[in-house]
Order: sequence, then structure tokens, then C-alpha cells
Amino acid sequence: MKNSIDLFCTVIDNYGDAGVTYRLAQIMIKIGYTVNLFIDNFSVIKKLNTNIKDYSINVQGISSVQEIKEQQISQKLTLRYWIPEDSTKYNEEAYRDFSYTPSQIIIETFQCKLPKEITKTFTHNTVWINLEYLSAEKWVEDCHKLQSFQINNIKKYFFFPGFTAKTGCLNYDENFAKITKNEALCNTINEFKNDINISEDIKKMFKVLIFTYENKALIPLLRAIIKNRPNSIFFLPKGKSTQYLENNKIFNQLLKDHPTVKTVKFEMINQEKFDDLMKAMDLNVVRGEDSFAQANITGTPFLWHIYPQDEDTHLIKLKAFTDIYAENCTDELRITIEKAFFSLNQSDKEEKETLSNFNNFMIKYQEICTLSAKWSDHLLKMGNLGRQLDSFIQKTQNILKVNK
Ligand code: TRH
Repeated sequence: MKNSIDLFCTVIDNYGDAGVTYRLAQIMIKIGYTVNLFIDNFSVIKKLNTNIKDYSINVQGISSVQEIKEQQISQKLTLRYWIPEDSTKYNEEAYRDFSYTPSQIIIETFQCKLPKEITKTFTHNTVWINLEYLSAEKWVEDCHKLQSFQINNIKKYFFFPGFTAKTGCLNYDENFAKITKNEALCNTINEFKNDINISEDIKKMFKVLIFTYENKALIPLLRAIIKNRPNSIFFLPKGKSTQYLENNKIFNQLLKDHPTVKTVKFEMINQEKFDDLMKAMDLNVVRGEDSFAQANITGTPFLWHIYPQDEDTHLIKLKAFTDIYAENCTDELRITIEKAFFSLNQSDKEEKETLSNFNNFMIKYQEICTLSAKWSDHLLKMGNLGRQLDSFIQKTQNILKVNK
């Protein structure tokens, strides 16, 4: 019987913080752990699993974290509310009647700030891990599993997801990797059966998910896709990219000019159904961290709208990824891929060049299918983040036992 894990998540914005931790919690449970997921925003995580109750309506007026009821989501997953130390809602009053017995394993995500009311309960027996953001940058390998001494000399370990065996690898569910594209497509047809554009016919259509931030480059991208695949069907989840397209006259004219092109607009669906949708697609145009990680595992082509950062530091992360993803390609294919990824992330560039870059990507679609399938196989061979964490936790616990 494995131990329990206290997994801490702060929702910064969007859905990825909750998406990554909620997925990881389920994976660690499948490996044998019990997980207490501490999260400070129930309305976001409820989007990923509609069975979760949203107590956030009370949160504004609460004076103690204890007032928000914990939720037993499954036999081994409990959801608890918490307030990070750097939150405007944090004060010592909020933790006045906080009852907390720490698990031996603590995983804080993305350096969320654990308040002293929590850290003071840790001992030299605590396995304290900080899970970092996903990056393909080389320095990640050198920092992976580094330790730093915290208050009262307790060690904290830095754990980096990544794309090589010298990192913590990718956060994906092993079952997700096993489900076939056809099974995922059947599940998707069932999920969207009430939509007029959904029938068995979509099996012959070119299926595209568009899930990005607001992005001017989406118009030239859609032009290139439709030009090369006139029988396209676009899956458009409610949110930033769909809102941008709906308000865009050119997009609406494109649909009028190409009656064979279909769209399926939808409210957010549970994370596991969204995984099926991604697996069923012929092209995933995704964003952030969690949907991007899943797109890498699907084995089909994808494009990534990276979370924008100041001073364009996100473009350094983007280049690090396209370098590793296309490193075994011909120069011509590598340049085609890199230009398409950068065109999606530099929407201020001249539209003619952007359109040409996406058109070249679509012309080389079959070659990119071969690359994506090989890339996914390569990643799957390394195992997922959950397995890497499990092996690290076991080793660290054994060392603690010996040092006792
Ligand atoms: O929502 P995001 O933009 O989240 C981002 C990133 O996590 C980024 O790293 C972080 O810094 C920023 O938030 C604050 O994109 P991401 O990471 O793909 O997360 C989206 C989650 O939402 C993912 O788990 C998939 C899930 N999802 C569903 O479950 N159902 C849906 O219908 C849709 C559209 C998404």
C-alpha cells in the first residue's frame, strides 16, 4: 500500500494549473497512492469534472479555509480548499482552525506558496517536491531533481517534466496512450451526437481542434487548412479562440464560401472526454501546457500556441521544443515545422508569409504524420511523469529509512 500525497495547486489563470494537477492526481491514484488535492479555485476544476461541487460562491466571504467543505471525489481522491501565502485572501485568521495532518509526500506545483501553517508540520521525514512547468529547454535536465534546503533544514526537490529521459517526462495517462484513434472517434461521435454536423461521415472528414488564446494567425491557418482539406470539420470549444473567430468577419465569410467545411462549437467538456476528442483529431491546434502535452502523445500532427510571456521568453521555449521535436527531420521539413509553429506565435508578422508557412505545413502533412507517430512512440518509451515521480518517491523514502 503506497502512502498518501498532498498535492497543492494555485489557479493562476485559464485551466492548465488545475488541468495538470487534476490529471496528475488521477495518475498517482492509478499507481496506488491516495491523493489530497488542495486547490484554491473550485469553479475552474469543476470545468474539468462536472461532478465537483463549486463552493467558490462562499469563498469571497469566508474567514477560514476550514469553512469550505472537503470533497471526496473518489475513494482515493479528496479535494480540499486552501489559500496560498501570496494570495490577497491569505492571513493568519484564515488558518485559525485549520486541521491538517500532512502526508509524508508533499507535491507543490509551479512554486505555489505554501503558508507556514502548512510547512511548520513538515519533518525531516517529509518528501517535499516542487513540480515545475513543462519546458524543452536544455537547462531543465541539469536542474531536474536538484534539492534546496528550506526552513528548519528540510530538503525540497525540484522536479521538471520534459521530453527526455533526463527529465520527469510528460504528464499523460497510460490509458490515454493505449486508446486507439478509432475508439476515441467513436466516443467523440457519441459525445457530440446531438450536433447537426456530427455523424459517421466525420470519419472521412479532416478533423481539427482549435483551442488557443486569441490569435490573429488563426485566419491564415484556417485558410491554409481549408485550401488543402476542403472537407474539414473544426471543433471549437467555448473560450478565447472561438470567441475571436466568431467575431471575425473573414472567418464567417470563409465558412460561407466553403459549404463543405463544418464547425462544432461546444461548452467545455470533462477532461477525459476532451482527451478522447484530441485523440480523434487529425490536427490539434492547442495551447498552454496540459493540452500541449496530450497533443504530443496523440501521435498525430499538432501546432502549439504557447502561453505568452514578457520579453518574448516564451519564444525561447518554443524554439527549444521545435528543435527537439524536429531534430531528426530533413532540413526542409524541420524549417517547415519551425516556421508554422512560429507563425502561430508571432501573429503580428505579414499575413502573406504566415499563410505560406501554414500552407507548406499542410502540404507536408503526411510527412508530419510520420514524424508525430515516431515522436509519440519515443515519448511513450520513456514512461510518464507519474511513473518518474513514483520511482523518485520510493528511492527518497528508502534513503530516509536508512538515514533514520
Ligand atoms: O488553459 P490553458 O491555457 O492553461 C494555461 C497553461 O497551463 C499554462 O502553463 C499556465 O501558465 C496558464 O494556464 C496559467 O491551457 P492548458 O494547459 O492546455 O489547460 C487546459 C486544460 O483544460 C487542459 O487540462 C484541458 C482542459 N479542457 C477540458 O478539460 N475540457 C475542454 O473542453 C477544454 C477546452 C479544455
